[in-house]
Amino acid sequence: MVLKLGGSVITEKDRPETLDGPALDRAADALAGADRSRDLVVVHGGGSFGHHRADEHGVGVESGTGDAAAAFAVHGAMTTLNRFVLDRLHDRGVPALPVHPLSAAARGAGGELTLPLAQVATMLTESFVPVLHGDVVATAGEGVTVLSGDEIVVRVATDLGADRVGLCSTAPGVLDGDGEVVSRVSSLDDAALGGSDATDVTGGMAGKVRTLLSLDAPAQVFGIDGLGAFLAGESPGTLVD
Ligand code: IP8
Repeated sequence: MVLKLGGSVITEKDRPETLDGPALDRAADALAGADRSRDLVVVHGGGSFGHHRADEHGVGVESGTGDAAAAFAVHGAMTTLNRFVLDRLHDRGVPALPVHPLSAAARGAGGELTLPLAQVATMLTESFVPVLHGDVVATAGEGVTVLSGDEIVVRVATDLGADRVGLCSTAPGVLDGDGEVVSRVSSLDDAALGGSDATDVTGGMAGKVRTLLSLDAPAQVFGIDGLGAFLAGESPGTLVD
């Protein structure tokens, strides 16, 4: 299974490079309690680490930078966050290993992503828990661009044939126009996806739902309260299939 830990779950989104320590502890506790006989790949987002630096240097998914120092600043913020995640997992005996996409991935001029995953597959057969993260990635004609954790989740789930995908977000699931969690979404029309006062959040969630609908594996969107249940094979939050 593939689990995305949203960057805004494990960091304080409004304060540059600030961890949400209690939230990360809760996530690490849940991962430590997970059934270790099942394959698990973790991907985390950027939160106030990657996004802050990417904004500062004007690097996005489509527009890149040829400035190595800027690229390294964004990548460095992400590896710092990745180290925090790894440390908390190791504190609890989770056999986690880091996988940094910048060192392996590339994007072509048409946007197509190459992301070799043999190391991730072998880590799984050796009972490790690979922990990837959103990153910058060398991109033909752009220098480096941002590679989001969501795109990594899709690629890992597809190429490694994941049986389930989980997205741990700041919301308890996909919300309807009244702010209630929708139990199942099978098309973008199923979810009213919020009101006009929450355009960013809704836009973000709509994009995630669209991405998850394209997966073969069933996906679950839930908040941190649902993480333990998801790892135990239950279906917290919203099922997207
Ligand atoms: O939070 C973004 O990953 P995301 C990574 O999953 C960077 O979109 C470098 C901003």
